[in-house]
Amino acid sequence: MHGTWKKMLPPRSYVIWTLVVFIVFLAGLCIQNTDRVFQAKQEQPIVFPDRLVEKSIELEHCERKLLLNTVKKRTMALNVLSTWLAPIIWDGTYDINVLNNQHNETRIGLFVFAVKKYIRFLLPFLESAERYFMVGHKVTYYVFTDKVNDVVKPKMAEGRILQLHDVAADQRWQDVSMRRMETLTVFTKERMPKEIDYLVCADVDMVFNDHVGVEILGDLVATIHPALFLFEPEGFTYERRPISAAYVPHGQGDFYYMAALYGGKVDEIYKLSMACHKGIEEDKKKDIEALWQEESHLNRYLVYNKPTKILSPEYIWDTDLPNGEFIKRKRFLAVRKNHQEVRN
Ligand code: 4GW
Ligand code: MN
Repeated sequence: MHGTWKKMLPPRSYVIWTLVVFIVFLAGLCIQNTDRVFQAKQEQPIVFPDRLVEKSIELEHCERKLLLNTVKKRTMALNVLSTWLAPIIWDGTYDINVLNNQHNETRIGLFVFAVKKYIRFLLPFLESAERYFMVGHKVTYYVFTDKVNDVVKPKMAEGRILQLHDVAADQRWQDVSMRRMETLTVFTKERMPKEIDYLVCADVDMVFNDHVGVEILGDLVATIHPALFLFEPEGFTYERRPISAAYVPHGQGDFYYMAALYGGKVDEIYKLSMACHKGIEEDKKKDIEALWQEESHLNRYLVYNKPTKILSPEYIWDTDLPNGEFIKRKRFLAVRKNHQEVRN
């Protein structure tokens, strides 16, 4: 019987060919199957409701990276993150729909002084705020003026409140400006904690010109000065006399911030205003005044208490400034004023 069964088998080449055909058939099945798997995956409705927003944010980050390589000056302020991981808010770096949902119930205060001749700036300020500032959110305006009865109220949307508060009219404009810190120490301690979650402090000689929304809210928020955003720290206009409480030594400080817009949680602004007010009082006792009054004290505070969020110069702009090509949206604009005319 030996060798007989071998004869009954098909020739070896035939076996090999059958195997090859079978393997090819299996492979084909597999490919078809994976195809089906992928198809099935694609058919699943993967919902990316804000796909476009995501993509445009991604693109914005890429463009910003490219831009950084082309600038010959200090680019720190053009980044979207500080060295201590505080976001720097530029157009296209946030999804406003997500943030608006997060801040559904948030109550926001806007603190502003309009004393003496600066009352003329109040109505345009408030009207533009109605148009662009925290639209759709709960807003309380805290207006401080020496002429409560002269205030013309703007037409206001639902959920928005105007509070008028009487404040002394200091003779020197420097004192008017600095009194804001003292007033903040009182209101952020007593009244505001019951009424609001975040406070935004602003100059009144400004108008909102584009969206300023909840993307600016954070524990402690400051705005990069639009005239100095490409400067080296040596060029920052900090108070450099060690005798002043606003003193910032050379080699320290990250950005020079402008006092025309800053904010934060109410308790953070309490701490900030206490420190600045104390510094102003200490200087007064020594018969000195910091170079840029409360702005100098604010800057000193922020060197040692880093802001948790930083606003790019989109959030304070002046049409006369150079380097405007970096500023896609001019959201909060300085009003051109005749300095002679508004002098008290
Ligand atoms: C010069 O004569 C003056 S008056 C400089 C400031 C003055 C002033 C300022 C005033 O008479 N009444 C007043 O309410 N303020 C408040 O301080 C107002 O909120 C103003 O926006 C803020 C800071 O003053 P400013 O806007 O004139 O400061 P800069 O020139 O830095 O924007
Ligand atoms: Mn101003």
